[in-house]
Amino acid sequence: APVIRLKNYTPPAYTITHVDMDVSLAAEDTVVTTTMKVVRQAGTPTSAPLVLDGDELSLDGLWINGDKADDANYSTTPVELKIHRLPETAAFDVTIRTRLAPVKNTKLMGLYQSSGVFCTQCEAEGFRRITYFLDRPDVLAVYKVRLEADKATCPILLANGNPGEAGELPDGRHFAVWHDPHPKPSYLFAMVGGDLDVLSDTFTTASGRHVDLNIYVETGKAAQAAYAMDALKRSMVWDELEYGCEYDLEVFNIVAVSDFNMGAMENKGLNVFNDKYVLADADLATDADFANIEAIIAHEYFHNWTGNRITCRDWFQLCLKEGLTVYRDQEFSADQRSRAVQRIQQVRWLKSGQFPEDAGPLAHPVRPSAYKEINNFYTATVYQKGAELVRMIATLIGPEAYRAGTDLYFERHDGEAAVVEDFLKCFEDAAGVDLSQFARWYEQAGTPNVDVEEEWDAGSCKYTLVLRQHTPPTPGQQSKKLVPIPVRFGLMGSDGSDIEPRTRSSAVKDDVIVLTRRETKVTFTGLKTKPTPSLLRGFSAPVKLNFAETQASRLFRAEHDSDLFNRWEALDGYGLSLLSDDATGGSSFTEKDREAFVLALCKTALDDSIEPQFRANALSLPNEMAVARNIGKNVDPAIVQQSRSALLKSIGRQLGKRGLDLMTKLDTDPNADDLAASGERALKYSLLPFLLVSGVEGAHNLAQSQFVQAKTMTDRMGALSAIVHFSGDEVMSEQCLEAFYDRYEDNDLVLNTWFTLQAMVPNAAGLERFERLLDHPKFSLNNPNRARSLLGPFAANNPTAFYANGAKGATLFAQQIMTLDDKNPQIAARLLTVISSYRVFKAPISDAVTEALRTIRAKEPLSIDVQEIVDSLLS
Ligand code: BAL
Ligand code: ZN
Repeated sequence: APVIRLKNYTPPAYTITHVDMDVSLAAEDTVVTTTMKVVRQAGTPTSAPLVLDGDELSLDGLWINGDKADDANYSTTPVELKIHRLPETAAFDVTIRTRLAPVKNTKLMGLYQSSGVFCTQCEAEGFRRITYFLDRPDVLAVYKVRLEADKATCPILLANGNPGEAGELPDGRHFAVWHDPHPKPSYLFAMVGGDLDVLSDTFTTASGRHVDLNIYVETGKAAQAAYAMDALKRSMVWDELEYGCEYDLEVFNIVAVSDFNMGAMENKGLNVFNDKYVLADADLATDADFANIEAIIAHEYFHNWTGNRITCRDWFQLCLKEGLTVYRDQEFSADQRSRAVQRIQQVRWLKSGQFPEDAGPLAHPVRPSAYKEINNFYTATVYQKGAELVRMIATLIGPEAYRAGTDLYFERHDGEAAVVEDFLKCFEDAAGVDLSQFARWYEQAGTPNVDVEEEWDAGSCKYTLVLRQHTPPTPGQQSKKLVPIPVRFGLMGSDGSDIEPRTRSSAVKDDVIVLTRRETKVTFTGLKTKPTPSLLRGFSAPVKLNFAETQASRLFRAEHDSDLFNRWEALDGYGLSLLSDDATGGSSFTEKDREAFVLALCKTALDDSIEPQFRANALSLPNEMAVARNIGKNVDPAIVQQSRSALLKSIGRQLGKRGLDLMTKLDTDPNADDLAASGERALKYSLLPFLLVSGVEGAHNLAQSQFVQAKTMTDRMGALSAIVHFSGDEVMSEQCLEAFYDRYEDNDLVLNTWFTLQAMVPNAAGLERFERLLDHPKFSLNNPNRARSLLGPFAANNPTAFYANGAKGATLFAQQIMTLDDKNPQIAARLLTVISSYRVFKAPISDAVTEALRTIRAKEPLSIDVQEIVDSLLS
């Protein structure tokens, strides 16, 4: 497969300004007739052929300006339609008829059927599976779509934009016309046909425009869309207030489908969602599910301006819309919920998903420079690190200049396909700053390290911080340039309060030290005693901070830091170092250090003056993979697990009866679905594992009664998960798992969580269970959510089971990936990436993974998607 490179970008020789589609939907034989107005671009000779993209298409007719094309005038290959002789006029019409079989489309790209509902997914390159087209994001056209289908099975017919004419046809068929006035790239095209229920509402925009809101779901489930609707309306208000962005069509439609490769898709005026991120009520969804729904509804809605009104020139610029939109949805969630807790969760996600990617064989810049299959680049780096870059711009220039910059961006580039440079230029112009060094963040892979040293001169009362940056090499990028790193900081006095820092350093602006050089030295004066530095507050840059801080200083920060994020970070960092030291037989921690940590953690857990959700996050110790990655080489997963279990037990014993009493006190109103109640539930179920594993009297009974009497899914899942993983009571575990299954066997979304929970059972028993579940009648590779629910957590986060019996799990996993590759290569490739840290494990077991990867590589045929990932993992 060819490598596509950013440096080879050339503007299209032709563009398409108008698209008129007529689609007759049928499972086996959908007929798509598309008329496109093609415009020859300046400088293109009339002899230049028009080359349209196609993928698995069957061409049924071709007309130029209404005249049937001569066979000699065009040719096709599996990936294109080339029209050789074209009218000499600057603009002409091309009409193409294709025939599709949506029911056979297992890749879920282009037009397919999900539980009988016709739907589409076109990003990145799915439109070329519907018709031949200039399927690239810098070709923007106005679309009119006429859909027709059988009325009984497809009463609902939707496409982008505003609704037009609709009516009856002979033979029980009907039609509907949709018109989208906003020029858009083909990846934002969508259409839906099916028998769906709808939850409707309305919204009035800031300027008084009326918008109809509809969420379409499987029949009988409209009530489960209520939370999503609420989140949508809050998103619409927020975007008007925070970014001045108003909605721009008469209707905003969302359709939830059960088979979907992504989380959701921001098609103009017609978002299509994985139903996991729409459907919820207290009996079916956990509090975490509700939070995800809120974030993803907001994310897709925010794309209307950052993605749709301003789109990407080419796929290398994916972060232009994704990084920015993730930052926007993160800020939305921070405003709707606890800002500190949101930041903790974002950073957890960044550190567990993006940092490993940046440190391993799949490392790539936020704006990659080359790819084989663009679907492989919808990554944590493009999304999460991309969001961190936007956050750093906001930190560096301040909130007012940031808003002025985004205003300018919308003003300058509305209706355009832009590049990262355009975006940065808006902030340069709005803030009067030079972001040329900052631009390196987009080009350079790898997590920068910041090494910190401190000096205290008691004689002159001067305190100096020395910060040095370096970025380790990544595949294909051996030497790294310096980047600007904003380090938000505070200096804490001996009573724990912040001291007003006094310095003449030009690197310091308010509470941020900006590192632009290899080494930055900042001296503070006017101090009476040596301060305790709190660095990288709020995680102000996506870097790894190396500071040889004493354990006592960590605990001091955990107790007193005015930045709640850093209080969490102090505990998390302590736990990670302690567990890594334990698992490698190190001696950096004394028994006293260990006790001090256990006491500090318990104190935080039991401190009613701190918000419960924060305490829950503090209690969630680094998982085994985090410890394994932190150790970095020759890791034995069993030893990591033993260390972690021992620490859990110590903490549980320390919590003891007080932990149990707290649990019973929390969330006394289990029906409440407000944030306060959900925070209490989070704390409650983060306490339970400690109490169970250390055998606190009464914990066992409490877990069982919580499960049996659960009134919300958070309670039911929280109890079940603790019972299965921490009670050591196999009889009770099996009974509860069975009861859960009996209750939810017909609810696919809930059943996924049942698979996931068991995919995390450790050791050889977990491996056996995994093998059994692969054969479970409800397990299937055809539904992406189901495939992910079992394969993902097992391979990503359950190393003791995955590597048990000579890493048999790796072999089983590889077999599943190969089977999946024939159905849905995009999902196969994505799932394969979760094992990218395999090299941190000791030789015999990591070798088994190499073997499994080689087996996948030898498969024929092998998709480009999987091939590109395997090659990187083996390199
Ligand atoms: N554009 C793909 C799905 C999303 O990021 O919103
Ligand atoms: Zn997105």
